[in-house]
Amino acid sequence: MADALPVRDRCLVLGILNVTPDSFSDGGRHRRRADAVRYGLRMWAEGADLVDVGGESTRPGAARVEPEEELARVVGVVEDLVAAGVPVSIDTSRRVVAEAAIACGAVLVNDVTGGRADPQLPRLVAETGVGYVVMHSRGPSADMQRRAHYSDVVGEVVDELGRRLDSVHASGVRPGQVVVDPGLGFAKQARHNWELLARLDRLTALGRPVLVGASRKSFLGGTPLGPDALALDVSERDTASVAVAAVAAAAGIWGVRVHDVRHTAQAVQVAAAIRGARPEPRSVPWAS
Ligand code: PMM
Repeated sequence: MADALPVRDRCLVLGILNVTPDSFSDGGRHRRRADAVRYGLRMWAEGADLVDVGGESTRPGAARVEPEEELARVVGVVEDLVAAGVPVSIDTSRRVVAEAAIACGAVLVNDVTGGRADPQLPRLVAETGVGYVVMHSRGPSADMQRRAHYSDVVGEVVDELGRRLDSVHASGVRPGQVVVDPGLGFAKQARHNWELLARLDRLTALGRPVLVGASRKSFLGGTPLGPDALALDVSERDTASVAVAAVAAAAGIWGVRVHDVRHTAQAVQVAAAIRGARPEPRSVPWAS
C-alpha cells in the first residue's frame, strides 16, 4: 500500500468547503449537496489542489454534532466531487466519517485534534495509507480558548505536536503520511498566531510537511499595526489571508487551507517564483 501524500513543487492550495450551518465564515452557504458540490468544483477550477470537505464546525465554542449528522452532510458531497475528478480531503476527527469518505475516494484526512478525539482514526489512516494532517489544538472546540496560555507558544506547540506524532506513529501511521499544522486560532490568542507564523522554520524542523490555516480567522481582523490597526469583519479578511499565504508559502510550507482559492493560487505561484530565484538550494527537509 503506497502512502499517498499529494506533493507539488510549490505550496498546495486546499480549498475550504464547510457543509455546516454554523462555521464562522461560510456556515450555511453550502448545505444542499448540489450547492456544495458546485462550490467545490468552482474552487477546483480556480486552482485548488484539494478540496477540504468538513461537516462539523470547529469554531471556538462550537458543540459537537452527532456522527450520523456529520456523515449525512459530507458523504454525498465527497462522492460527487471524487466522481468529477477532484482530489478531496475530509476534515473530521471521527473514524466513522473518515472511513466513509475514504471509501468514496478521499485521499487525505484532516484531523484538527491530531488523533486525540478518536484513537481509532490514526489506526484507519495507517490501514488505508491516506495522508493525515495532525493539527495542534488543546481540548475540544467548546472550551479550547480557556487553554490558550503559553510561556513559549512556539516551543510548546512544537513539543505538543511532536508528542502527537509519537502517538500516531505508535498507531502505525508512517512518517510519509503525515502533515503537521500549528492550528492557528485553536487554543491560541491573536499574538500566539503571529508568533507561530513568525517561526514556521521551527515547525518545518519537525521534518514533516507543514499546513497553515489562517484564512479569514479573527486575528487577521485586528492586525496589530498601531494607529493603522485594521478592524476587519470576516467578509473583509481575504486580502490579509492571501498575504499570510504568500509569506507562509515563501517560507517553504507544504500547503495552505483557504477560502479565497483564486487569489491564493496566484500568491503561492509568486512565492514559488521567489523561492526558485534564490541562489541557495531549495530543498525542504520533508521532501528528501
Ligand atoms: N481551521 C478550521 C477548520 N479546520 N484544519 C486545519 N488543518 N487547519 C486549520 O487551521 C483549520 C482546520 C477552522 O476554520 P473554518 O471554520 O474556516 O473551516
